[in-house]
Amino acid sequence: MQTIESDLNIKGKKFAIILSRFNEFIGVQLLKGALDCFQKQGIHDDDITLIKVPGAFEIPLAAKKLAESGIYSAIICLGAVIRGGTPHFEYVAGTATTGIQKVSLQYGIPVIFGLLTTDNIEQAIERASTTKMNKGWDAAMTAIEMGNLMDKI
Ligand code: INI
Repeated sequence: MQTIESDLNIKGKKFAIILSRFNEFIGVQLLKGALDCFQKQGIHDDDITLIKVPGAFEIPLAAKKLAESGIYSAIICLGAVIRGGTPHFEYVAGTATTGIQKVSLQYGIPVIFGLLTTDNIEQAIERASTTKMNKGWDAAMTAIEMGNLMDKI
């Protein structure tokens, strides 16, 4: 049996981060987590491109353009979709999720789902902590691992 596993080698790798400005107070915390992870793993600032979009709905299109460029080993999508009193949440969260996955499969590169989809602000805050759980940090780690794994398979 042959087992293929990723390691955390980041040599020659470039990463893009797409950040939704909607619910920005959460988004910036996720971004902090992602950048903190990248820094700890030795990724240089010059190898990171940050793209800001108005909302989660716009993330897949930005991801598509970035994927087309062929520059990046992985693309990280960050933002927060928080449930309100209308069905709007389902459309934005559902469309963004499907779009992100589509880009990943279409271009064969990891497009990492670092989008919070929560019932309320409290749940979002809990998942974007700079001291405890931070889904931006998790997304950055997944980007490194998957970027690496794609070279090995
Ligand atoms: N965008 C988000 O990123 N999060 C949300 O919670 C959200 N809500 O709830 O409306 C949201 N809406 C904006 C949407 O992503 C688009 O930017 C907008 O519809 C313009 O296309």
